[in-house]
Amino acid sequence: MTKNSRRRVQVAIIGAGPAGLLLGHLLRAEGITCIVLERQTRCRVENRIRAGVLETVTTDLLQRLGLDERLKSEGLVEKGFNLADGDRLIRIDIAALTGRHVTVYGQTEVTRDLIDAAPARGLEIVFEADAVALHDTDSDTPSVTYQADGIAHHIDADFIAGCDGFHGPSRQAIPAASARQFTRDYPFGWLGILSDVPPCHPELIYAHGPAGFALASMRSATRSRYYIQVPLTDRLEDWPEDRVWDELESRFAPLASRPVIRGPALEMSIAPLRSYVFEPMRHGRLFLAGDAAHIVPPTGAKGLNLAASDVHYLSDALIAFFGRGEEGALSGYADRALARVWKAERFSWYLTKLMHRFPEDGPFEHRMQSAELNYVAESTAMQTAIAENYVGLPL
Ligand code: RFL
Ligand code: PHB
Repeated sequence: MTKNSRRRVQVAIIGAGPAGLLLGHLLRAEGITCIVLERQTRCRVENRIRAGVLETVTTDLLQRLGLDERLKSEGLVEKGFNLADGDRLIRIDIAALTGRHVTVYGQTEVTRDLIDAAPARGLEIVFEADAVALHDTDSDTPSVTYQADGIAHHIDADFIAGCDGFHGPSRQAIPAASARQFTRDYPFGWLGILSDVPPCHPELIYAHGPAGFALASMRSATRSRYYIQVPLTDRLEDWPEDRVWDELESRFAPLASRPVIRGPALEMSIAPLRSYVFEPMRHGRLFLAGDAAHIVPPTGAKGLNLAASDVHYLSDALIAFFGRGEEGALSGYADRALARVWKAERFSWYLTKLMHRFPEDGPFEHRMQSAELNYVAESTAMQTAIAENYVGLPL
């Protein structure tokens, strides 16, 4: 490294996932200077297959930014979803029970829309930023250093937003002694497959059965996304595509309105399931948002939506600080965000417990799961509780 560069922004954002990109756009819309530093290439960020279900919290933010054109034309409005117990389908009519809906629109598309709009809105994103490091986060003069294009960069900032996911450097920059961590690792993972075949059902089906959990989801009328619960010891080599389709067919043929159509996998992956919360979500002038501060198992479709609600609170607080000199919102950020995070953690944990086969469970626990699913099937109160959590609790 021979060259150096030094500059100043109001907010240095680490990570160009949904949290960092949304935050960057919300701050730029108010004229706040910021920069987004991302370790990966643009291509990798845009093609990571992850979430698919957006709450109105998330779609409202995209609308507020005027970045919802494609979402409105391509997103699938889902007025209900299904829990299945063996061969029985229990429809949760979220529109009738809550007056709201969710939208199926892939995280890949959200990310692309936010990245595409960045140059015109003056949001600078540095991809392939190496060795990002945070400094003096508990002082009034925090900074971030990184390397890119053979240059050592130094960014002075008023605040740093750690939006760098579960494995990023931001949370690790906070001394363990000033934090509490809460973790639950589940003894299984989800094997996901994406394929250009029409979905087997117009609405999502979360299926519980003796062989474990499976989910029929989608990205569009012609693209399906399925998941199967697998032991943590399973590798992708254990699951040739035919085995995946055989399993999906046996699980969903009795439930779905159309046959499970097979097609080549565009992507297959195995993700472990985890619940995790890091408290507080602030250390001095460093604020954490999204997966950097918390993880939910994907069963409730909450991860990306929590990233969006964190960023809603954080952008509000930063805008109040820079616009009106208010400190109060910044000191309230962690508590506001965590209150919603813990409710989503509870729901994701609950739905995970209800719908999966846990290796340690015996006949009693299996009867408890059946009893609970019977109760859900028969009780509008239970369905309403599930629907209002699924559609997203108020901000
Ligand atoms: P991200 O998306 O992980 O982005 C973090 C970014 O930080 C970058 N980074 C660094 N940058 C610079 N320097 C470093 N040293 C860095 N280290 C990391 C990373 O490259 C990355 O670009 O976190 P963010 O923004 O908080 O967003 C969170 C969501 O991505 C995540 O919660 C969801 O994908 C979770 N999730 C779902 N959420 C939903 O709301 N609905 C769903 O339907 C849903 N389905 C899912 C999911 C996650 C899944 N997996 C793979 C875990 C389904 C699956 C299978
Ligand atoms: C997805 O389509 O990837 C998806 C949908 C619902 C979930 C998790 C993942 O709960």
